[in-house]
Amino acid sequence: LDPGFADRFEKERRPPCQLYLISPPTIDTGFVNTLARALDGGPVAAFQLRLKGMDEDAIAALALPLQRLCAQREVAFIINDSAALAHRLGADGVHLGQGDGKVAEARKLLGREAQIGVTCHDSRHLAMEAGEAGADYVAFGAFYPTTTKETEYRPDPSLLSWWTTVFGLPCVAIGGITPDNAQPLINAGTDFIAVSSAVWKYPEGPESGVAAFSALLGADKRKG
Ligand code: TZP
Ligand code: MG
Repeated sequence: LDPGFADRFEKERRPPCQLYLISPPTIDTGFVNTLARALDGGPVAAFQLRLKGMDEDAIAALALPLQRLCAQREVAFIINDSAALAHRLGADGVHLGQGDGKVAEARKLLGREAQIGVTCHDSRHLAMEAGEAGADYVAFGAFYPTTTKETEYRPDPSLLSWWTTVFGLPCVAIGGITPDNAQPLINAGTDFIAVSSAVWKYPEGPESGVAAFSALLGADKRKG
């Protein structure tokens, strides 16, 4: 047996699951302080600005201080829905729903370094298609009931174990995730858990919310 094998195998294992924060559906200019508190709670890999039904100029105005904060804290700043807005802001990436345009178009606009994610609901087919098209991650959900988004899709956590066994492309689990119900998704091997309401509505505040998730993720020894 090649003596380097165990080492390489170790390196090829996926890193532990990380937290991907999603903004509340509506925010005001004071939200930058709330985000700062949340980021004080523990490591956050990415923050997605997801503001539905607002025009792009209004989103851009709210985005700038949040983007600056994310840059300071080394948190990837991702814009939801619009590759054009992500480009205009110089965001780190864009998250595309199935109706938000093609990955290839977003890639052309944003370049090689941009993080492009795609909503794939409960579908292996959509995820493989997104992977083929050059997405940087695929998102599955909603794993649990949520009031943040109207969705009829309810994948089983086994979708995450299948995906992570078969593909190296990172996956994100989303939908109604709380510190109390995240463990089966982490056990199934998800690379990220994406969370909105559980952090912003955490009774002791967003800092404690992020800390509660961090405690779970810190215990994730990942995949022997
Ligand atoms: N996509 C599927 S469920 C969902 C999105 C954007 C909402 C996630 O928010 P929450 O509050 O963590 O359920
Ligand atoms: Mg969308």
